[in-house]
Amino acid sequence: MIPKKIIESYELAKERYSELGIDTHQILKDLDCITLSIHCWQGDDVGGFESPDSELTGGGIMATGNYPGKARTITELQMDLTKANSLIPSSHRVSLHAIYGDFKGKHVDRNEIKLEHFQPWIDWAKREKLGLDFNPTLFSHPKADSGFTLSSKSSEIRHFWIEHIQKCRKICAEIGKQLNDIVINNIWIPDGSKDIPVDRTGHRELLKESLDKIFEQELDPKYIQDSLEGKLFGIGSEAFVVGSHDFYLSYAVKNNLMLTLDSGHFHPTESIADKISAILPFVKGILLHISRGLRWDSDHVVILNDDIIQIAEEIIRSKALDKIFIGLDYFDASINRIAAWVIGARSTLKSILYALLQPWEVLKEYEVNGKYFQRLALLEELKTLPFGAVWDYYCYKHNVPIGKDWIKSVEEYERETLMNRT
Ligand code: RNT
Ligand code: ZN
Repeated sequence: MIPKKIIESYELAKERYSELGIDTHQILKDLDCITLSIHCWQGDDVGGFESPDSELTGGGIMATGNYPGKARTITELQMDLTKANSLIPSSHRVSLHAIYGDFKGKHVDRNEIKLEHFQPWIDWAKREKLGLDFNPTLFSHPKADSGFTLSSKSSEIRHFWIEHIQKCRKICAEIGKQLNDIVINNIWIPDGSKDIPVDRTGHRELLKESLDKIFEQELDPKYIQDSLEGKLFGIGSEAFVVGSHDFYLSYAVKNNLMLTLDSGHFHPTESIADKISAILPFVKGILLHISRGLRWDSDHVVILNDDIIQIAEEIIRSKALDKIFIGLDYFDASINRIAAWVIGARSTLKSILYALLQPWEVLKEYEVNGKYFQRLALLEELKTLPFGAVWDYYCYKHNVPIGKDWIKSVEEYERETLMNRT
C-alpha cells in the first residue's frame, strides 16, 4: 500500500478522534508500552525438542492438522519466531516451555533440566532484544500418563514433578538475572479425570501440598514471578480438574502469587473480561492467556472478536498495566504456523488499540449521571470510527507490512524455507 495514502487516512482519522478528545499520537505511544508474550509452542504443535519425534500427547490438549513446515530444531523455531516478529508491530517477548531446551540429542528427563539447556534461548533473546517467559511441562511424558502429576496419589510421581518445577523455577531466575528482567513462570498441570471421582478432596490436598513444597524455594522476585493456571475441563478430564479456577484463585490469593486466566478455559457464557477487576485487587498479578475457545477446543487462533475486545477494554481501564501480563496461548497445526502467530498477535494488538481509542472519561461521566442511552450510543458509534487507519499507520511507523501485505511475505517464506523441511 502507498504510504502517502496511509498517512492521509491517518490524518483524517486523527481529526475524527480528536473531536472526541482523543490524541491518537499519544495512544500510539501507549500502545508501544504493551508487550505480548508470544508462545513458542505454536511453532511446532507443542512438540518440543526432547527427541526428534517429540509430539504433544495427553494432557487434555490437542493440536489438529498436519500443515507442512513445522520447526524441527531450536534454530528453525527461532528463525520462524523472528519471521513472525518481523510482521508484528513493536517488540514482544517469547514464552518457552520446558520441553524446548537444547538437549543435544541426549535423553534429559524433566527432573534433570538445567540452565545450560536454555542458554541458546537466552543468547538469542539478548541478540533479538526480547524478554523471555517460561512454562514447566507436565504433559507428554510417561509420568503424566495416569492423568495426575502434582496431585498424583503416588508420592514418586508427585516428587518427580515437584523436582521438575523446582528446576524450572531456578532456570527462570537465572534467565531473569541474565536478561535483567522478570520471567513469568506459568504453572499449568493436566490433572483430572474423565469420569466422576470419589476423592476430589484427596487430590486437591495433594496438589496444595506439592505447591507448598515448590514455593518453599525462595527466589529473587526481581527475576521470577510464578503464576497458576486453572481450567474448566479438558479432553479426558471432563468430570474433574484438580487445578480448577477456584482452587488456584484461592491459592494465589493466600500465597500472594499471580493467577493465569486463559480465555479458553471457562464456560462459554462466562466473561473473562469481567474477572480482571474482580481478581486484580487480591493477587500479585494476572497473566492472560489469550486464546479462542471453539466448541470443545480452547486453543483456536485468536481473532478480533467481541471477547477479545472486552478483555482489552478491561486491561486498559484497569489502569494496572504493571500487574497485567498478556500472553498468547493457542496452537493450530492446520494452517501455516507463522501466519497463526501473526494473525493472533496482530488481532490482540488491534483489540488493545481499539480499547485505547475510546473517550473513557466521557463514557464514565455518562454512566455516573445515569445517561445510559448516551453511553450505549457512543459505544456503538465508536465501532465505525476509522480505527483501521490508525492501525495501518502504527504498522507503517513500525516498518511492518500494512494490511494484508504480510500475507505475501508469509507465502514467500513458506515457499522458500518451510517447504524445504521434509
Ligand atoms: C492448557 C493450558 C496451557 C497450555 C500450554 C501449552 O489448557 O492452556 O497453558 O496451552 O501450556
Ligand atoms: Zn493456557
